[in-house]
Amino acid sequence: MVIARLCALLLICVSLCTVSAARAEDGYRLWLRNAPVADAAQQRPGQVVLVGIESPTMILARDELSRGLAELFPGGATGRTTPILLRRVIGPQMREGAFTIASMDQGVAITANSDTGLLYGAFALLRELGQGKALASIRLDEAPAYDLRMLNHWDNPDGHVERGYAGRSIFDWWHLPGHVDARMTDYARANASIGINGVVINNVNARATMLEPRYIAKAKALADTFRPWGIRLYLSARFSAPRDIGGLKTADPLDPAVRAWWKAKADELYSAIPDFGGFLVKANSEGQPGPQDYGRSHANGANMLAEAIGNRGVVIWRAFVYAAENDEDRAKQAFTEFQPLDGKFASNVVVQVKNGPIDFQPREPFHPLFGAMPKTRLSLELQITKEYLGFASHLAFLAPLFEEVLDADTGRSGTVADTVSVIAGVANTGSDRNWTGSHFDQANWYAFGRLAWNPKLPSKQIASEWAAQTFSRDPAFLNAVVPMMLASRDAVVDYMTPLGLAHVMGTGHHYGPAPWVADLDRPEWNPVYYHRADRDGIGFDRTATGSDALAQYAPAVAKRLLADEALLLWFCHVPWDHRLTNGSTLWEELPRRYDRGVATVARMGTTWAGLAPYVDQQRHRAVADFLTIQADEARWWRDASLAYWSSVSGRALPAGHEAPAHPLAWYQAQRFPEAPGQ
Ligand code: GCV
Repeated sequence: MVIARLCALLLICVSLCTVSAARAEDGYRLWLRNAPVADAAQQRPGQVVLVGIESPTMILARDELSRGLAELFPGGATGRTTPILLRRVIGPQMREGAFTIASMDQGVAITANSDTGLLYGAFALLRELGQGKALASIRLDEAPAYDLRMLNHWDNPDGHVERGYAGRSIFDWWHLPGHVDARMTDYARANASIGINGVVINNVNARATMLEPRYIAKAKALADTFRPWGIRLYLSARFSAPRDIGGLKTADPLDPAVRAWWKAKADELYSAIPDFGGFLVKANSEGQPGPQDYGRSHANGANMLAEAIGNRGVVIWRAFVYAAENDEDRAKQAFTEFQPLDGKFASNVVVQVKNGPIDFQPREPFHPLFGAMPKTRLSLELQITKEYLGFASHLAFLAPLFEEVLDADTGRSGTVADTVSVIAGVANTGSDRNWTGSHFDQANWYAFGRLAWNPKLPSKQIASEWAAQTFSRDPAFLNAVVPMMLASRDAVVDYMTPLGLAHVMGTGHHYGPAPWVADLDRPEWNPVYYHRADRDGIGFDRTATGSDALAQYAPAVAKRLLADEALLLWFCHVPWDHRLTNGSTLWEELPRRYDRGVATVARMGTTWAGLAPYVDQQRHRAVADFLTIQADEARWWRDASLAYWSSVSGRALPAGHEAPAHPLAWYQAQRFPEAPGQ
């Protein structure tokens, strides 16, 4: 009887342990797992001591560090230990958030002249230790490259996330402000750990409702939660709000009553949220209202809001505009519209430009507005959520894509990174337990934050930091997983949009291949608009003989872009027999690129299978499943695309390439009304 009871007890214990172990490795803890450091010989950190007047942020920094160190060094601070000092000093003018970490006589000191600097320093120390570095060797002297490093959520008040692949909105709009979910603190903490200091909580396709008192109360509850983590809250504002909810007959930005309405609205927001960051606006774009509805310019609209906000915050005005009525090449329209407005925006307006001139494709040239608006503050908008790169199910590490655009030489005033003063990323978070819909998509959130902090960080370092903290710091694991991550974005380019192809995804949801679509209302919504393939050739002529979009770049850059075969079909319409620098014809090279993408994904699957010993079963399995989905879908992309190019060119596939699994009509008949994120 006693033995039976003991056995039962043991069973309960075992199952409880299993459950908690499983919970611990479900991805919720992101890169903040602080897995124990094995090296017992390491100099152990001791007590964390705060030097300076305590503030909520400093207390968070101390607690974060104390907890993190206890997790990293679970044996406790016995024997000879090194105290960690968090020192808030009045010092030379440094950018808000800057910090140093250095060994001193009294211990290891994290020094900053702002509270957020100490918080970032605390996370940085944990990050270094989390990679297995020895405490005594850690010396850092860091300052963020940009004042504003922000996430843009495309979350709607009904909980749906536009282009969201990780479940519903993480903001529990319905229960706010009465209940602020504990997850909001975890979310703010994760952002702070990588230096993100601003969040726009609602979709740029905004509802005016978000500006009503009911929603301002919800926003206030979130802002109060985010504040100690150094994060300011922003709202997307619907330009027609004075009409929609203000009872006015117009939203004309030059109308005094409209201006007064926005001023009163801004005052109302600031009295609820004293550090309110400002507005993000999508105007006269994809059906959104804007100043052009009243014959006014984007500058008129932005400046009117900027006046209402005053020196309390900023207005971030998006340059993502194109119009069906405009038959100018879509890739040119934003430049045509915005470049002449350089110098006309108020000083607290930031113009936000997507990384490329079309729309977050797997590969695009950088947007020509970078470097071309020297008198305007610009923000670089990156997309962390993978609308066009296989949703959450495809493993595509985006740091190389981000790095490519940040490092691009504008030929005018340095690199893209040099020309911007804000970095924004369209968030990939959602209600899924692992936050981002897949474990590896956490790496894209992480990479975004790290690059917004320091745009010069190499992708390889970011991948290694993230993988070490998220899975295992074992060199054998890192030596396999880092190259796999670094190759993954190019694999997507190869099997979806090789050689400069773009926007050939399924209608609306952008899931899967659909290069054949030609019947949508707006010409530029049709994939055929972008690839222009026919019997003779393929590609969009953006040289002087075509739309001349190339002329929007500095001449030396235009020359370089034209010579870049990775962008061949973006800039040129060429015959199928066009000779590439490797001697092959385009028609020979295309299937090779698709095959290369498919093969890379297959290799990723094999690599990952071999990494089972380093990763807990639950996460290993989830990643393996998704890699299988990706392998199938890569093959589908390849087959459908080649079947279509073959049919328009009238050419059989070159020898040595497997025929598509199905006839073209089969691919064309596929429908996915339930695809997420629409
Ligand atoms: C928020 C693309 C996306 C839209 C998105 C838009 C934008 O067109 O498909 O979902 O809308 O970009 O960035 O405004």
